[in-house]
Amino acid sequence: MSNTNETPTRGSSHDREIVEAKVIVTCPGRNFVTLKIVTRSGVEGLGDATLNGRELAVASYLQDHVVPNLIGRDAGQIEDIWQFLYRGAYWRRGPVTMSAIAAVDVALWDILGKMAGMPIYQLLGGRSREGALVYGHANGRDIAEASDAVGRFIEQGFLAVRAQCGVPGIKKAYGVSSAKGYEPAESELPLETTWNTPRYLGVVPKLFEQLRADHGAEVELLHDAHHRLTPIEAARLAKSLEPYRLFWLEDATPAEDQKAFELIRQHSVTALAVGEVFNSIWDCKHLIENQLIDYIRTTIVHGGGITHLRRLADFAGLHGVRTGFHGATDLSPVTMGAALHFDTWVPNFGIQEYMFHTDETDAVFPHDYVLRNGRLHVGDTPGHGVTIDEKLAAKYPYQPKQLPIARLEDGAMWNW
Ligand code: CS2
Ligand code: MG
Repeated sequence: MSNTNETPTRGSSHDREIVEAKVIVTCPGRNFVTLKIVTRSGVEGLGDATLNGRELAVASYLQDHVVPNLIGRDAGQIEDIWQFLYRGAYWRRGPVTMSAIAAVDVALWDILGKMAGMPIYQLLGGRSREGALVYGHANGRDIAEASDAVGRFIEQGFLAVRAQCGVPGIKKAYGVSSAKGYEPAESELPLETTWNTPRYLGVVPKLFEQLRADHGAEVELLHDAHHRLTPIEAARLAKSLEPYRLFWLEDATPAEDQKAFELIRQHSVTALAVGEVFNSIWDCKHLIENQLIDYIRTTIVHGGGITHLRRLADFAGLHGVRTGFHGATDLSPVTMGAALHFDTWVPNFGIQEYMFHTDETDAVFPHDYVLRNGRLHVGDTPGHGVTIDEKLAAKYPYQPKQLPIARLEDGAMWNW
């Protein structure tokens, strides 16, 4: 194909040839893994490859098994590279593989946007909304403290707030911040926490009864059970929360067993969200096609990138399921930027999780998205609008950290 009539910005396949792919591991307050891909014409794209507590596994997968396969390829062949990395791995799926594929995919979409001179939401099909509704994380050691925290988010203009509170007798209940904010991977080896479901099931309905009494019926309230319940316990909690109209109850029960959600659905109309630990459409196919959930949380960094999430979101849309991307601090601003472009386009958008990154993290990853009136707005910078200050990133060496574990009070391993 003659490339004389191609516009200079798109370049020729020669210009689009991948000449460098660099894995950057940095720890500005917490660990992040970033992939930078560079074309012959000098266009750079960034992808996030952060998998909390397993960062180096993905860094090695990229460095040792993916990067050698990228050099010399055409950065414009996003789909073919995705198919090569997925089918060509033989050992398909899994969080490490799909996070590595996601990093390549997002970096290539970033490059495509820069070559086309367009923000990624425009490449996907343009704006479906002005801004992405977000929810913040409020928590407290007890119900009163949690309600005060919800009030502070409402004062900041949040229209939706996730609420978690302490459980009587449990030292480190899930989702309750320490003084320096919520960062679960806080120790080199897993911190051991204890869990007690009956006491948890006793306090959560009281929390939301108080929140509705304190803050009214309008604010959207969410809660994360974080995989702790058996299916019938999840059904009981969902039913007990119906009077308080939650926007969603998240990870009510471990979702390897997708059929377990049929039992929850039999007992309650509380909306259900699941999927932050999923990494492909196959993890949620039964849940979506049987409408066992209302929101799918699988996000771009752990779900194979924009290319795969586009398929997943379209499949979910066929069955009335909306997106609710995971957006915790252990997903880098690169993922937040890419996710917001996706959120701005996707017709069946639900909500976007938004936990504030630290100032150190924001300094390493300058970005153009802004929070306004409870919604995050992407900019019109070509690509996803997030860059990396590599010199600054180099000042924050990797720190070995792992996520906590949970045991029941009799010592048996449980789900954290
Ligand atoms: C949580 C996450 O944000 C959420 O919904 O489930 O914070 C989760 O605990 C972390 O991402 C684990 O790294
Ligand atoms: Mg969660």
